[in-house]
Amino acid sequence: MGFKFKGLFSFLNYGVLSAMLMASSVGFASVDQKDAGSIEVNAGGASNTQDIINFSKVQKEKVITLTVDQLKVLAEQPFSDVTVYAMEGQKLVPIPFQFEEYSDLGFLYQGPTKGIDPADVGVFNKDDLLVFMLGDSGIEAEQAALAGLDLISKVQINDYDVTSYIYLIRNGEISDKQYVVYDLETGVINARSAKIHMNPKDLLDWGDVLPVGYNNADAPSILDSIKVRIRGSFMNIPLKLDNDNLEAKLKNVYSGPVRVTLDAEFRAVILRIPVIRAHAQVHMDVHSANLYVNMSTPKSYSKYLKDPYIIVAIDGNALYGGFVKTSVSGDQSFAVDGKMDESELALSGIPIDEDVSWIWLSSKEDFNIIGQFDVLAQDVLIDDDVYTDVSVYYRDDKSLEDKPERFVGALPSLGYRINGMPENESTAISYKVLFIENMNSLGAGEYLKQLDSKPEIIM
Ligand SMILES: [Ca+2]
Ligand SMILES: [Ca+2]
Ligand SMILES: [Ca+2]
Repeated sequence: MGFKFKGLFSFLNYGVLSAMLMASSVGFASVDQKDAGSIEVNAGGASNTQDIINFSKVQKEKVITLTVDQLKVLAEQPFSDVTVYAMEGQKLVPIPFQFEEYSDLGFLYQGPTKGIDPADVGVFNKDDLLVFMLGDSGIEAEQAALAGLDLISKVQINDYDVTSYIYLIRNGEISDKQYVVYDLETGVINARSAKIHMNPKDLLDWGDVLPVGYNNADAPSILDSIKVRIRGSFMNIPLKLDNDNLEAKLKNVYSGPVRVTLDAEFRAVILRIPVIRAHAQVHMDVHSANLYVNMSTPKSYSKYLKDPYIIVAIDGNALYGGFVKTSVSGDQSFAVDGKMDESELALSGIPIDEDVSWIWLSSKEDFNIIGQFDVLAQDVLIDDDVYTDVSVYYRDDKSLEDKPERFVGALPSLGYRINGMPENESTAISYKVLFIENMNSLGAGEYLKQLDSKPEIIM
């Protein structure tokens, strides 16, 4: 058995979901690994000129998010009335989708929520999103396929040279397919490209990342750990905060069939004072984890904070033979061999800006981790001139010991260094990590360009 999502993005509070999991762990543990990509239509049946949609590799992984401006027909409609269909074979069938609602600060919420006008909850308006996979959309439906369905609207999607369609149907069926599954007891996330082990009690504590496509069941984890380090001084006392003394408590899990959001509260406590507080959410889809953090230091403490910086990095596990590329270094690639050469030393400290945002780590088996820092997320600030200065962090050093970690060595460690915190201000950080099998010749820059481009929507 599987969970049925009632169209509405299903909110499950931690306790409730734990109880449900115990009752139904079998259903929740499985992930549908179906390739959501090319939709094939029986030859000879359809009269459409194009009866198979040839989605590219990137398009198969692409999550589409549509706003009320793009779907005016759904404005102020209750989510519970709306379902989404697409052509599969000769028939229109329900596809996985979810509605998501966001606060003014960019955080996903569900149900009646403090600070949110109750009239906005559960109806499509403001910053709400309709979310589905591009790969689930299909060819244009014949009139016959619509028989018996209460059509709200057809939606045409033009993504690069590919045109596809979804159909908004009133009170139709709900698909029971799920692309991402998070197990609250074990902290294991099953996505299409990788299985990720996360400590269910601590959002910053990541363990094994195992590519799903590896044939060798004993293949070692790609990841050693996620490193978070805060340095500087507070009241003239040197700051040395890391994963062990930072709290990232999981508060809620917002579970949907296309992506799952983990909602956490983060505190850095020094001398029993919570000097830095943050609200963090991680949105997990088929191939990526998108971390969104809003961080602040209470006014009364920020004046005692001197030269603070934060390092957030992926610590690879013995990825000898792999390479690193970044958007700042063009075609130059850096060999993962456990030592820093001169060009690698020069890589650290290069500032990140709008145009310079990705870092790419590729294993010799062509499993890829791409980090993407979204500087523009900081626009949520009241004063958008206040940007936090962010630079590349990179270490390829087999003997570097940097606890807490599972294995000695930065092989390699790759991420970002956030320098300083705006005084008396909160700062928003958006950081995405993608897990991609078989990048082949595409490259991170082209992959992200295709992934992040917004398709044209025609109603
Ligand atoms: Ca709403
Ligand atoms: Ca090296
Ligand atoms: Ca390590």
